[in-house]
Amino acid sequence: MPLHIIRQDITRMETDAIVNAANPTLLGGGGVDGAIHKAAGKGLLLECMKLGGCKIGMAKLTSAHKLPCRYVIHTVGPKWKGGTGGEKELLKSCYRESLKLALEKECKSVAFPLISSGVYGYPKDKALKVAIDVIGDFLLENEMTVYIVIFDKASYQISEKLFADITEYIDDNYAFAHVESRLERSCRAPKMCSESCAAPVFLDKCPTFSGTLINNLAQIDESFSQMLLRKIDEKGMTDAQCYKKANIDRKLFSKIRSDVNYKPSKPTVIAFAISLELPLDEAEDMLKKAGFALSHSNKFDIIIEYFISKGKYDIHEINEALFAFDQSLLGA
Ligand code: AR6
Repeated sequence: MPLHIIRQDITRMETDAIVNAANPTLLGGGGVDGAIHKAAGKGLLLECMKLGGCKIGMAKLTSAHKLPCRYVIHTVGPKWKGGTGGEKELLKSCYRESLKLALEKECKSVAFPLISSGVYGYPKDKALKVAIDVIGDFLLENEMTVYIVIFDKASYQISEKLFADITEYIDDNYAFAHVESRLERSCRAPKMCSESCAAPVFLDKCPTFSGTLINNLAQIDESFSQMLLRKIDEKGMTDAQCYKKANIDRKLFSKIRSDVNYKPSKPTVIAFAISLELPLDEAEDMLKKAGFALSHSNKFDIIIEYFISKGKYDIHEINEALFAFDQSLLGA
């Protein structure tokens, strides 16, 4: 999956590069900066001393010394001053400049801490949003695996309103006895043509219905892979637009495309349904194709249902929420 949010100590990341939330001297400090210098050893400080510092919003690169990655990208985040001092633009610039350096060094993977969200006081939910927005945009144009590394759960927050909304939705829906399925609903529906015919007619005499029936029968035999490719065409998307928006790796998409009987995981199917912005009933159809369903006895499913039913199709926002509720993330 191109963008991962994980809980980890960044000094243990074996990515091509890790990013350090440094200060303008680049000579070490507390927080993640202190941890990186400690794990990298004296050699890092000696190399940093030759860099001549770094401006806020900019980034510089060193080797990794004793760290398990290849490079350390040092960036200097803004101090939070209430949001009126251009902090957001500067923080965005930290991510952009760091990613630019990673590209120049042909890094395939990079790990970021939540820059500015510690000693520099940037509110964590806002800092996370900036990180996800900039990295998400970058990944639409570039192939790279990017990790946002959250050190401890306490330092991870989504907006209070979203958290409260989802909690309420879970409370309202969680494992409530019997949820009527679409199949049950449709069984009770009057047996009339549901297409454009205005008046009730015998279904077998209705030309619109017959056409629909032939289409429907053709789709019964359709595999998940075929259904996905058809939906991409129907939405007028390119393959790349679809898999990138789904936070799905290009290689995995190629596998699905070339194997008509590919069996995807449930999060992968949901990621595509989100990318295609399918309404709930169509998302359920796509899941069914792959042998899955959304259930109300499962928090993950209810959170997915919450976002789809509200028409919110930003995969990264959904992943933020899933992470906050300790659920596995979407994409592959
Ligand atoms: N791995 C991943 N994340 C970490 C780690 C770790 N080992 N340690 C802390 N964090 P901060 P800033 C998280 O304060 O706000 C330094 O003194 C932490 O929970 O390290 O940009 C510099 O020299 C927080 O969410 O960086 C500067 O003077 C995030 O990393 C100043 O702090 C960033 O917190 C920079 O402040």
